[in-house]
Amino acid sequence: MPDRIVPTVFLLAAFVAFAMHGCAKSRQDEDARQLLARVRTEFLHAWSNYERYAWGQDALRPLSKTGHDWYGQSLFMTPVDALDTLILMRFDAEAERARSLIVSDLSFDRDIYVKNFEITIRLLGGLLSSYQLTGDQRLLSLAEDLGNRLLPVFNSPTGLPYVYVNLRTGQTRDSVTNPAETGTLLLEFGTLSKLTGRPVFYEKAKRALVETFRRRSPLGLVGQSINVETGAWTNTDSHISGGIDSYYEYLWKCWVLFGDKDCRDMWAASIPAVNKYLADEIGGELWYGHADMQTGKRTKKTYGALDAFFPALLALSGDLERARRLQASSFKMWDLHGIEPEMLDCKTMRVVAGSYHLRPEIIESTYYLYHYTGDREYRRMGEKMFDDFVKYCRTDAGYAALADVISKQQLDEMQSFVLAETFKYFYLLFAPPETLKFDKVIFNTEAHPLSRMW
Ligand code: DMJ
Repeated sequence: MPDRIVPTVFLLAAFVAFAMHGCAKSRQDEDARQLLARVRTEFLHAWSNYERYAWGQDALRPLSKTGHDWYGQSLFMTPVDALDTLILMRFDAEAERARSLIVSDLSFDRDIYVKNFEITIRLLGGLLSSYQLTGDQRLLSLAEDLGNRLLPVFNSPTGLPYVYVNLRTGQTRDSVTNPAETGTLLLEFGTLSKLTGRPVFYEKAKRALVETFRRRSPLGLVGQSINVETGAWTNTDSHISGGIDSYYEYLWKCWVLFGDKDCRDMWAASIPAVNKYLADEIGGELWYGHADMQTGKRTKKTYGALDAFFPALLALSGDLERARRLQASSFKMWDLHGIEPEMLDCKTMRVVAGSYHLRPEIIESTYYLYHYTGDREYRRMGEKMFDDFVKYCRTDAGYAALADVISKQQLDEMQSFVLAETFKYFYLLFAPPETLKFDKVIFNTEAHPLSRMW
């Protein structure tokens, strides 16, 4: 080949490669746009049916097309939980209706015992993030009123919160709780302190987190249940599943949101034990199971829908290698029956608990991994999961949980977190990054984005 032609050929090849890359990229962008539009439409289907059949109640029952209240009277669980998703997806009229309902009719002056953990992550978290997105002071006033009414939960001899509190009288009940319930409060209570200038919320919730951590075993693990009056563990089963999961999540996230070095140090003292005693290598795959917190003896090799939040947390804390491996296992669990079960035996791959409650955790992790790696594989996973989710869970009046992922029999249940979390994470996975700047927020465990202002 003559000398002059060589650079021309290279230039041409480079141009073709560039153009092909450009085409592939714009095709991917187009795919993502279409998926984003589908997610938005399906979210609206779920929300509109809530409006139609359960407006003003805590949740929609999508098969019977009725409303349901957790405590016999409504605390607007679905509108408060869904409001920031409505805002992010730019459903302006729907968001306005939800916001007016909340600010005009929501009152916490109720003679009912409520579960502190659920009310904190769904209602307090929802009010705070929606306040930050809208600047509507009435949302912050509601959050502060709620925070005041929840404070008596911490009046135990240990500072660990009771499970229930009466919103009007401040009386508390139920002293056996778990690390998720004692340790998943500081993002919300701390944010409330920062926004109101009243440190009491931060101090009480932080003490509860520290008191949980202090009671870890010499191995560095925490257990499944603890008595808030004696501080003694009543069940020493250790895992990352429901009942413990978000305790670990908040250790790391409170460091990131508030720059609280104690939280960073508690995380640093905890995560090696989790990886040492709970991680399981099974046939070349990474899973997390159960062990006794005192002896480290392995007890069960089960992993489930709730555990699937862990890749997100690993990725957020910088451990991308474990995050990717565990996400691959979570997806294998999902793909086994085309929808993930609540609990799986990861050695035998047999379903141990077959229900599916429309949980968000696996989608949350897919979103985090896509954010950190840019690997399109995660969007493909998300697309497959979204297709399955629509195929098996859509009803003519919203989305229904499944009683069994093998038979796909539906349940009359659509929890508020479906709108707060599941749809939000699907949406963010396919949305352009500027929709919500990942590094400017920390999501509470109910997917409410809290601004990183401090
Ligand atoms: C949500 O309420 C929260 O994500 C909580 O941390 C765990 N359970 C549900 C969703 O599965």
